[in-house]
Amino acid sequence: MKVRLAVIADVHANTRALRSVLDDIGAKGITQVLNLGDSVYGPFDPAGTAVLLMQPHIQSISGNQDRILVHPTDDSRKSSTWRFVMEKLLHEQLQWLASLPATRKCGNVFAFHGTPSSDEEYLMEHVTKEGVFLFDSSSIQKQIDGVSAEVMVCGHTHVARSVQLDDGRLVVNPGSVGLPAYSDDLPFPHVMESGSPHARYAILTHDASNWSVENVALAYDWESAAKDAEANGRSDWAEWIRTGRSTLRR
Ligand SMILES: [Mn+2]
Repeated sequence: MKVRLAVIADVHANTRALRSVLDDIGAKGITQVLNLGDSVYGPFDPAGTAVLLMQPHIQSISGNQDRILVHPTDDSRKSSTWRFVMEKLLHEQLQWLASLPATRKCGNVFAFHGTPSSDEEYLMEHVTKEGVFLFDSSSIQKQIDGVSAEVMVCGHTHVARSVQLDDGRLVVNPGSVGLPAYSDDLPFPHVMESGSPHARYAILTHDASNWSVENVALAYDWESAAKDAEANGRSDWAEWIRTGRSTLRR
């Protein structure tokens, strides 16, 4: 039987980008959507994004930045963006976030946010002092030891890629719907960049014995999204949204 599903990740409350992506998925006649988390954390429209993602044909898992809304740390509470998101989310939307699993199996597809055991670690990208590199197959395989699925889908790093492991399994990151670049300080200061402002997602198709991946990069009104970020105090997010690039903070 032919399987076709859309995989979205890292929406980060960017309702404008999400609406474009969901419209595109609908126009292609795809009725199953898998959402890999980091759904509502961002200086845009957390409640509007939650409304769209809570539709019954979308199956979601939790990301690290969904988790800190449900189980905040002292550090997360200090962030103005965390407080902004908490003010916007309705009680039922927080309850929905709290109900999301960390991993999910859909047929032969296994979904998680970072790695199967962590929503914060990168599965495929190795962050070093010198830059970010693709891990070799055996390093990735160690992280997914014991997962029996033909395809694994993950988000978190916002970089779209498909990696075929030496054991034949396929790992797919669909890229980010709502935030095409960012910088982070840990484990070393680094930037993750898609290189363009487009909203990204992927379509997985299983036909006969093979899986195919279609990577989609959609134009949407990113200028308005960037202005939203600026209005909500995040000029750094606005730069990432407009360009798909990030300046390294040191
Ligand atoms: Mn994440």
